[in-house]
Amino acid sequence: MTLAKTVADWRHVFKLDPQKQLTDSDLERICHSGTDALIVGGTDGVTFDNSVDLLARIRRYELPCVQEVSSRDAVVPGFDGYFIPMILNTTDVHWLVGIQQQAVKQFGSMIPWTDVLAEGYVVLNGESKVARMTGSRTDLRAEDVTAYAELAEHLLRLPLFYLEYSGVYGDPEVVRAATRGLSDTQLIYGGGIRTVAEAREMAAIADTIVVGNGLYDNLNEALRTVAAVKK
Ligand code: 1GP
Repeated sequence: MTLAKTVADWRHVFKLDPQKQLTDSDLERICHSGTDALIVGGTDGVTFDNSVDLLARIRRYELPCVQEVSSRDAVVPGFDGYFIPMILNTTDVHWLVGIQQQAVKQFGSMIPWTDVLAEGYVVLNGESKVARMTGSRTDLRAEDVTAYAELAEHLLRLPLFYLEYSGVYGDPEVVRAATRGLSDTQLIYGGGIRTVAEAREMAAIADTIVVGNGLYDNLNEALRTVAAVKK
């Protein structure tokens, strides 16, 4: 099965930040939670060492695990796949195709392209690290988001469209606006999901929801979000 087909079935994903601490028993609970997969990645402080350490610990479990690459120095062989963010609403081309071009130049023929999927990112929380770092224009209206989604699917033909509210719970109307631009491209929503009700609300709109920070702030509540999207 191709990576895209595997990912298409994911409804709920936890995103683990290699820079943050999790005990073995926390990790065990996360991996046995019933979530569909893990994404390993973060905005800053992600290194080869902390990523390889986390991957080794995750590999005790059977859960699929992809690396979301934010720094070419931190790419670790051995993940089930690699997600490559392309920030669509950045004001700096570096974050759209610049760092990616540098990575291709560095790794060239070693890149297992069949294990790589591009994510068209639209960053919407202007206060987030990712928005500041990438100079993203976050003052978008719903119709702007629809247009980015259409562009991702039809012009760039990206397999994944990621609405990133990182750190805050987003506006369901904006997430709905993204769905209006998409038919085949998979819509991933991430940002501020902490409760079952929030997970349920966003999962009713997006194809896939991602829970990140909540794991580190209130693990029990975060684990319950899995049940919100599973029958
Ligand atoms: C971050 O979209 C993910 O990249 C999840 O966001 O950390 O706010 O859950 P939170």
